[in-house]
Amino acid sequence: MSEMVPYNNNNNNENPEGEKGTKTLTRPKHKVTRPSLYKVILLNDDYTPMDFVVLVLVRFFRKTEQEATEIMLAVHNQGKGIAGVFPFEVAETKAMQCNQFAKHNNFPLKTVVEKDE
Ligand code: TYC
Repeated sequence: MSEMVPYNNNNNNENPEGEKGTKTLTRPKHKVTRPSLYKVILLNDDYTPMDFVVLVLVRFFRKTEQEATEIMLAVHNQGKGIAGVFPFEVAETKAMQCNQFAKHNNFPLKTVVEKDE
């Protein structure tokens, strides 16, 4: 919300003549908040080729080959890892695109979306 209200207490026309030399400043009535963020989590499995996981990270998460390789290896060794952090709809879209792309190529690679606390 960005309805503007006066900074001072002089908003009720107490002085319709107007006090010369005074100004009514305004500020937003509500705190401006940022959208919550969501992690796209990449899950390990035993069958998806490492190269394919790297390709997914480069294609859908705009990682460099080197970043993608590091993330892929971390997921391979630790079971899961963060592919990226986004507003809800972007996270959902990217997760869906990855899962569809993997399915289309007959690999069990899966991503899930989790709220970033
Ligand atoms: N564990 C897979 C392998 O050994 C590689 C892999 C890494 C798969 C990360 C999924 O999210 C993943 N081929």
